[in-house]
Amino acid sequence: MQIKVMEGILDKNDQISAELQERFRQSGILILNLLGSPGCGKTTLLENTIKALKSKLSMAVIEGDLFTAKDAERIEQHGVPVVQINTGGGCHLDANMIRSALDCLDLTALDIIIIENVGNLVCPAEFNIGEDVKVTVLSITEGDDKPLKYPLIFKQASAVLLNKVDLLPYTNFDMQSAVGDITSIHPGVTLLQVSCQSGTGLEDWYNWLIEQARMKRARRASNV
Ligand SMILES: Nc1nc2c(ncn2[C@@H]2O[C@H](COP(=O)(O)OP(=O)(O)OP(=O)(O)O)[C@@H](O)[C@H]2O)c(=O)[nH]1
Ligand SMILES: [Mg+2]
Repeated sequence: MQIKVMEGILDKNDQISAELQERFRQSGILILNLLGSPGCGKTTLLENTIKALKSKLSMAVIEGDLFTAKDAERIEQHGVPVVQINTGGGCHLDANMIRSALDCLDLTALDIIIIENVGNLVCPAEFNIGEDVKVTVLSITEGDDKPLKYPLIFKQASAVLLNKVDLLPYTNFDMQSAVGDITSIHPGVTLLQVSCQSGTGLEDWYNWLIEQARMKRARRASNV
């Protein structure tokens, strides 16, 4: 019985997600769902990305958090439009929340909307929110065993960022083992080793993002 209820919720969510995808297919705006544990560095990555790319791409951010507007306040300081969604304790965003948040954004002339999901390696992976791509951030301080323990979020990601590599000398994180596990879960995934503190690897991330936005615009132009 419980399983049926869960299936019903996911079906309804997928319907709204597909509706959003159709809307964004027509607009050519790239929608990115940013996932990862609390503290893995999602907002820090966003701050770096905005600073590096806001002169090249027109960006907006939707911030998902349980209660506060702390992340939205950080993003606001960088001068891009941001909408905060508070889930009131809920552990993930859903498509209906995104549909409501869109009413607060001017969608004309945007290239990318980045949605920072609630910090969690489990539930956000199960709820599509109209995105083109999911990107998963794993901080190396979380441990190299996490990909095999939480495989869905790595399987669904178009790109995985292994963040905080500046801390590698101070941890026992086995990079070779983590990379092997992620690529076994998701062969061919884009895998980047980055530090949002030192800037290592971020140029590759920016180039990947620019290319995703270009491909989305191209798909709209060719109407596929
Ligand atoms: N050393 C180091 N610290 C980092 C790096 N990236 C982020 N941090 C720090 O990690 C902490 C958490 O970063 P956030 O960006 O707030 O993490 P988050 O994933 O947005 O966290 P939630 O929104 O709570 O899920 C902050 O103190 C950052 O300064 C990094 O590459 N290296
Ligand atoms: Mg954050």
